[in-house]
Amino acid sequence: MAEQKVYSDYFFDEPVFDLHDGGYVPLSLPDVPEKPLTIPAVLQPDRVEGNDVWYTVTARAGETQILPGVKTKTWGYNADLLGTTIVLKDGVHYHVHIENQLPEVTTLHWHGLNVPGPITDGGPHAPVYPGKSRDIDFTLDQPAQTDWIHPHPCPNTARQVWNGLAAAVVVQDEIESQLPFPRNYGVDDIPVILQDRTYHENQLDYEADYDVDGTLGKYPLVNGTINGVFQVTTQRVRLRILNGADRREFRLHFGDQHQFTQIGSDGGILPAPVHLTKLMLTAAERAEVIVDFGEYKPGDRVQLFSDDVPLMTFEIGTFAPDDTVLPEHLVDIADWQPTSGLAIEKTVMSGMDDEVRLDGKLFDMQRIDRKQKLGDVVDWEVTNTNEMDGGMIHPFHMHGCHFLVLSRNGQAPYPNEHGFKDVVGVNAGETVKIRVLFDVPGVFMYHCHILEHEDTGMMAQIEAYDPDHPQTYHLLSMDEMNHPHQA
Ligand SMILES: [Cu+2]
Repeated sequence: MAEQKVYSDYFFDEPVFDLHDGGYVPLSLPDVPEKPLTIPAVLQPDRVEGNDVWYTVTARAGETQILPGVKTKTWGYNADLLGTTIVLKDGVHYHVHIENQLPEVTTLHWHGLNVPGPITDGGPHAPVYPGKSRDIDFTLDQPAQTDWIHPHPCPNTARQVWNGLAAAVVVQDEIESQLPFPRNYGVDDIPVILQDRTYHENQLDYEADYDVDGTLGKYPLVNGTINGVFQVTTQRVRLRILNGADRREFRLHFGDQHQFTQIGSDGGILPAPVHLTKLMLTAAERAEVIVDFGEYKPGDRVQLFSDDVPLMTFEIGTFAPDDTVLPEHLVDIADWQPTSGLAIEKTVMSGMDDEVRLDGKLFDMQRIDRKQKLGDVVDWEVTNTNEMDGGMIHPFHMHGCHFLVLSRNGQAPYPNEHGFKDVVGVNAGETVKIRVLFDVPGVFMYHCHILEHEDTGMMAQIEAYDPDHPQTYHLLSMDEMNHPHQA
């Protein structure tokens, strides 16, 4: 076998890393004892009938022992904090009953699922009022990947995520199931939800910590655990890493620079494994990695860091030797060719603080900013013009589709960007060219995934339409979304 190429940089432009922000809050570790890493339970269906599966997802308040002493008031999906992991299979018809037991309006957005918009997708047009519910259904038609659910009500997404609403979604399919990957959930296949929070006498206080350029927290959490320890009982462990932070970039590496292998990104499995010692994820990006702990001995401890702060510890146990070698080719990536005769779509993310804009505008829930025909393959140029104070990276996210990254300022995409994605971090002064296809209809958001930028209005809407089946959409105003007309 050829010598493996191992990448050992973060790819993104160092001068615009978040740690250069004026308002940067460095991570630090509180002086609290270690505890077992929380592994979210898997959501069990209410009912299964043939190819139909029914789930209930309840957004609710709870209490969580995060720090010693008083419990923290937190929000979660079917859980006190974060939520139960939802496992979905390609081709299955899902019926989801969404309940809102919170004291305010929320929505349930399926980040990464190609489901119709704007209602099923769960953006701001699909409010679930306090004490009320909403039923959606969809047939899943997409490859295996790690997605997530989070709220999306304008302009309160950032605060609701800060309070705890976020859960992993694992999509499975036939192709991925044939690959030699670990997939025993909770044992050798775990979600790693990365976030950061500050506590005030053990409580969250979003307003106190708010930063219009993205709220940062002092302490790192993995799956809602501070100082979490995961017991390694198999040689290879698959981490489904999600940057679930409002704004923070995570620059991941092991304390001893142990090598790991990225096998997936936002939109599914990569065409080929990518070997790394460092991995940076901007807000909402996902990476599936396999870590081979074969060179350690029982009792060894290896820590996952972001910059110079440990996030969690892997404690090595005893395990059977595993000599699995990953194939050099994992999956085929569709060779989309741009539909002829179509102009390049250009979109511009600009500004910082409350000056952030998308295409020079603030979000308007009742304005459709663009249209794209279902099945068309369209190239987009996504530009970040923000070079004020050195600038910042804006993670650009599109609902309702996945895209291929073609180039960055005319150069090749990063080595781990050769699969489908739904978020791409755009450096200051950079134009990222992406190739976009919608295959489900709807009105969908596209926006910066720094949640405070999204809430400020760095967001727009695209209608993916089928000319043979035109649809009209009732687009709520923000006022209507937030204040239901009483019957
Ligand atoms: Cu932004």
